[in-house]
Amino acid sequence: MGLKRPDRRGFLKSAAAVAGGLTLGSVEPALGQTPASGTFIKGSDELIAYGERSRFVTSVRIPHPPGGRASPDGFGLVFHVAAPLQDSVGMITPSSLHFVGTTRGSFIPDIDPREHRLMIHGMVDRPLTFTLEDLKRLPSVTRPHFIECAGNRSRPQHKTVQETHGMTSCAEWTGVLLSVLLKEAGVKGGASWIVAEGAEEVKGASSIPMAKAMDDCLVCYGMNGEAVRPQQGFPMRLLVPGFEGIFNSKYLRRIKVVDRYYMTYNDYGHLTQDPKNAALGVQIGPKSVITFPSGEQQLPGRGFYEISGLAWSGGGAIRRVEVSTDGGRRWMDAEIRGTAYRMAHTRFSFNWNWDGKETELLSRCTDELGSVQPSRAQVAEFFNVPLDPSYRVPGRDNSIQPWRVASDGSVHNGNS
Ligand SMILES: Nc1nc2c(c(=O)[nH]1)N[C@H]1C(S)=C(S)[C@@H](COP(=O)(O)O)O[C@H]1N2
Ligand SMILES: [Mo]
Repeated sequence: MGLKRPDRRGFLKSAAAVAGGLTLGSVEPALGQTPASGTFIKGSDELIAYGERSRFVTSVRIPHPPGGRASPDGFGLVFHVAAPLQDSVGMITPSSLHFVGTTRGSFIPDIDPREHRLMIHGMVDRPLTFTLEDLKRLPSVTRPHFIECAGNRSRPQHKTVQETHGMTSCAEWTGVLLSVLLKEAGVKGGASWIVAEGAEEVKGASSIPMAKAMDDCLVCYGMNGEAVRPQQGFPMRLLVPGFEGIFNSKYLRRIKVVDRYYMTYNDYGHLTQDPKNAALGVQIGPKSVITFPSGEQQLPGRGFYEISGLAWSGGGAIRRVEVSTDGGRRWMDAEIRGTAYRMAHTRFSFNWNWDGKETELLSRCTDELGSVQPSRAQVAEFFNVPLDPSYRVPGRDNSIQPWRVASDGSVHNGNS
């Protein structure tokens, strides 16, 4: 077992951990770790130029929904791609494993950054166009932010956390505040919305309120220390922190400043006539999920486990995460690991000593506004719909995710 952190020792020596069957004696001594000759990875120009992970690490993304589905307008391509949250550590998703949300299948424009322009026009004093080089000359900011697709929902047929929650990821984004660009262009009085548009023919366009545009939106060219990847919107994308994923226009080429909400392709399937649903707005969360132990994982036996998970909210920073290890009867504070950034995934953990009996693990979070993540029963009550296993949460699904641990250590979706 790889239990290396010294702060564990106290806990592992405690009576509870020993009673659970795990003692320090079961941890292998650090001998024989120098590889014998012939077991080194062969160097190559490619490996020197751009690194690769170990061949023993096999975690990958999957088409979403499970089994794959073409985009709704029949373009015939994989609709969305889900991130393997079950293997995640920390709060950053590596760019190669970041989920991909597409409004028209996984159709990725191959854009030459030298040809690409971002235009800001409409109700402005000075219409402007920016090249990538222009953007990079302006003052930049770097911030961790999550993106979550509005379609990220836990269904009874979903088995793993990748299937129930894999349509969210968190990256460190670098770019220019949209407010800097809008001020440069000079927003005219009466302008109350912007329409942001991507470069594909589907246009990936969304109407965004001016207050949000002037607050914390970013035009990003950097992601996790390198250029934004093509699947994430190379050469530049909009980041609208905390709003539904669809607002984060990739391949950003045009921002029109306007005085009303413009209907766009993105409104298809997203606008709702349910007043309660509409009143919830476009802000994500608060939401959390335990990533270990989670669906289809296997606990080798009773004893000590660090329960680990992610929490996030469109309402700001995560203030509190609670965990229940007995199906929701008692709730205990989890530890927040590292810094809880605004509109970013936040890693939490909870030390658990499993007694080997069947149980259910749950997590719920509270954000800086004081909003608390609801249970499925509470969501059902709010929307006045019956709570049954096939129940599909209306609107976005930020309900508490139960993981059922069977006495043989197998873990299953508690919503099934
Ligand atoms: N230009 C463009 N922007 C887009 C989309 C798109 O298809 N085209 N998909 C949207 C959707 S539905 C989501 S959930 C997010 C996903 O961002 P990601 O693919 O970087 O995870 O991008 C949004 N921005
Ligand atoms: Mo999405």
